[in-house]
Amino acid sequence: MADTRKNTQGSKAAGGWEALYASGRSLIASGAPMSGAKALMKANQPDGFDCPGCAWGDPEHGSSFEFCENGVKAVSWEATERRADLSLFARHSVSELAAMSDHALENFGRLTHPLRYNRETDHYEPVDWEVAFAEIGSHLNALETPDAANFYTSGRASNEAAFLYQLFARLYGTNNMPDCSNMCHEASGVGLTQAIGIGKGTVRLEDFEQADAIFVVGQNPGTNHPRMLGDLRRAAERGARIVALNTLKERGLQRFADPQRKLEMAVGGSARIASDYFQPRLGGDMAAFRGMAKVVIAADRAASAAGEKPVVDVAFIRDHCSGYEDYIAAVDATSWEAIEDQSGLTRAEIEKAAAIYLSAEKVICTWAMGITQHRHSVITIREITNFMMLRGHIGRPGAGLCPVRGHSNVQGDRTMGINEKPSTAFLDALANVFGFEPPREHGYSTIRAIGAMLSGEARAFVGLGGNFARAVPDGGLIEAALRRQELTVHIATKLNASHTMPGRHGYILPCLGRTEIDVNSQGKQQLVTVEDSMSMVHGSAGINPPAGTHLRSEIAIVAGIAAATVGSARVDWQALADNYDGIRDLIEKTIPGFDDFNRRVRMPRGFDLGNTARQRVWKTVTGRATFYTGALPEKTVYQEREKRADRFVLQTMRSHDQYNTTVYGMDDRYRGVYGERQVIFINPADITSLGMKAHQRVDIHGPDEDGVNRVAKGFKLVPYEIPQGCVAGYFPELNLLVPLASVGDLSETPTSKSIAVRLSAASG
Ligand SMILES: Nc1nc2c(c(=O)[nH]1)N[C@H]1C(S)=C(S)[C@@H](COP(=O)(O)OP(=O)(O)OC[C@H]3O[C@@H](n4cnc5c(=O)[nH]c(N)nc54)[C@H](O)[C@@H]3O)O[C@H]1N2
Ligand SMILES: Nc1nc2c(c(=O)[nH]1)N[C@H]1C(S)=C(S)[C@@H](COP(=O)(O)OP(=O)(O)OC[C@H]3O[C@@H](n4cnc5c(=O)[nH]c(N)nc54)[C@H](O)[C@@H]3O)O[C@H]1N2
Ligand SMILES: [Mo]
Repeated sequence: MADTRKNTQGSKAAGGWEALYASGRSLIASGAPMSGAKALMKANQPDGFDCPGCAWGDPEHGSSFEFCENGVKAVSWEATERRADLSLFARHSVSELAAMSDHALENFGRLTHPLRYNRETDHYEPVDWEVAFAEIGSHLNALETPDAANFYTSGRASNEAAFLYQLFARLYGTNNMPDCSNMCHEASGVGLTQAIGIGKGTVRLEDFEQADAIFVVGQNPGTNHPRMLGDLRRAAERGARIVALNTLKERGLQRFADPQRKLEMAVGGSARIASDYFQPRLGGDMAAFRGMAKVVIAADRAASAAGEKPVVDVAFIRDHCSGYEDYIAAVDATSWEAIEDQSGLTRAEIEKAAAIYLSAEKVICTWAMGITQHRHSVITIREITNFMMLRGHIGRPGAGLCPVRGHSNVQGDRTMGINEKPSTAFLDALANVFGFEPPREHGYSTIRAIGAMLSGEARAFVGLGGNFARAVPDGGLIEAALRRQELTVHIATKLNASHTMPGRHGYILPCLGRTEIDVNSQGKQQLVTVEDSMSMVHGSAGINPPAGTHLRSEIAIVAGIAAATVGSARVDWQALADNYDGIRDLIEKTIPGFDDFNRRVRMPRGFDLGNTARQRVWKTVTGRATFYTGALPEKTVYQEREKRADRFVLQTMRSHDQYNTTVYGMDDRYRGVYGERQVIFINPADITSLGMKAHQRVDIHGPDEDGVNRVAKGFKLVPYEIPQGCVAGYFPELNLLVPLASVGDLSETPTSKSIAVRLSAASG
């Protein structure tokens, strides 16, 4: 039947019946049995598992399952009854699998057997676990240097798996631990560490119950953090102002019907979320925040001239901050003209947003990829922090900084030492506890790992989850690089494109998912732990039977590889894999904040890891919270682009029906797109200037100054509320347009949200 819904901007509220309906459909389409539904009741419950959907915090007093469409999809994706079993790999050569879409690959279902690539037959074939471990160990040990290996991590790994994995890599001899964080919130970690001495957010979930104003910047929670919408909505109902800064008009941020509230859904109502919505140009947020700071400082001067109470938090600035005077000078030196030009917002709009800030006692600012995936992300985060420090919004109830993490345990993985640039203190602790000298030289970040793979310096790739080949920029280059590896190992739940690019020796090792029961040799169920965006550490125990009898936990797999590679003299890997309490004891000895770990993690809702900045303790170079005192970027990509009708800046983002490289379906309901992903969102006036028509197909040409021809062909123009000169489309399809060399200053994060592109009528 033809789909009669139009590809135009959606107008109804996000959430609500539509979300429930979509979730039901998603359960059925994923082939999830009733255990999928049962599993949902245990998501984010004290005795259940941590929802793999996102890293939003769990409510302290939550008594019933927090409904979330995103979570339903993530859980049912894992609980599918479909199997990528041995018959699949007998039927299809790797070349055949490589020609299939990611959607098709994941749709084969859960991996069931450890597999080894056979070059002669071009098939993956079954291999015994112990044989696989021994061979992987000998391939790793045959490398000339440990620094020729990369150990990649995706942010779903539990704390225990992550801790063992980094311990193994360092005992083996390298800090090459690229991870998805390098492509995600790296700029937040770098910027916040410089400014406040800790690379994490300072708020707790309860703070959302008290805030008077919440700025949601460069983030689309309706799709990517739906549980956050509930907290925003409750805040809005109390009268808190929700201010959205987003290049696109995101429906989830405009209106939202909460599926937890049956009555409202029955009457078809919906609450307005964002009281004010501002649409800066791509990369224009630093200018917007500096503009707001200008307003605050002007108000403070006016107050002082009138002999009134200061507007800035004088005591906070005096007792806790450094660089204030220089910051004021930098703000004064920034003209309104420069601010308007870079942000794309008018002075009046910025004054309006600043007025909300000024009227609020307690302010929270949240952000995600719309802030972190630009060239100037680190200084933008510094400026956001500056702005919040002006009125002392760090380290008091109801206020604070909140980078909202992506993967459900990406923050915990960093805490556990998944970091290519580990701190000296962390390495010293490893040395003390385990009695060895860990490598001190920094390792490869994701971008550098790719560089080393391309140059031939890196010869082995081990992936703890993730879909490296699809998630990284310049997707076209990575395939050959992976195939040239001496060794590729993927620890995974489902088949994806990266697995179809095996090196000379290639392995796929199937693991248990987070929703599944993990028992040890005595038949006792094991518990793992995770850390959410608010630094809360809690336990997670699956409830579904494992998807297959041959599956092992990530921990057991890491332990198996480690024992075969570095031996068990310093670490009894087998014993740890059989009792995760033992791993937690080691974490407690190595990493601050985990005292009494095994007891505390068994308390309902877990425990707070604490946050120095929240306590107004500043572990920065100056020992104080430090203002960034530099100028705005000279030019953003938007400002650099030639002012011609066919030149744009492109951001690559998520649809409502995907989880990163996992594409659940072809709809993007809240944006009114159905049945396809080859679309590009564009301002109607730009369509006219191009001399084109809505829904016409175009080719998107990426940067080519380096001689690489980057073209994405046949994308449909979708008219949308987006500033002129800015366009948007979906990752991972558009990753081929993001040049590997185009990364954020200081963060090395791919600039996935500001790519200079040219549009032409579709060829052919
Ligand atoms: N369902 C679902 N949930 C997810 C994920 C998923 O794929 N699917 N992924 C998880 C992961 S790993 C992450 S990191 C998070 C990602 O969560 P988000 O950061 O919300 O993800 P994106 O889809 O990249 O959306 C970026 C948002 O920023 C806006 N934006 C882009 N550029 C700019 C800019 O320059 N300025 C401003 N002000 N806004 C801008 C875009 O319009 C868009 O609304 O979600 C996590 N949760
Ligand atoms: N152009 C562009 N590129 C981007 C982004 C963007 O916005 N634009 N976003 C970036 C961001 S924020 C991120 S975080 C990265 C994501 O990069 P990755 O983390 O590498 O990618 P995912 O798609 O999350 O990984 C999906 C795969 O993980 C495996 N998996 C799922 N669950 C489990 C599990 O429990 N255990 C194990 N071992 N494996 C599992 C499955 O095999 C699945 O195919 O992509 C980045 N790339
Ligand atoms: Mo992410």
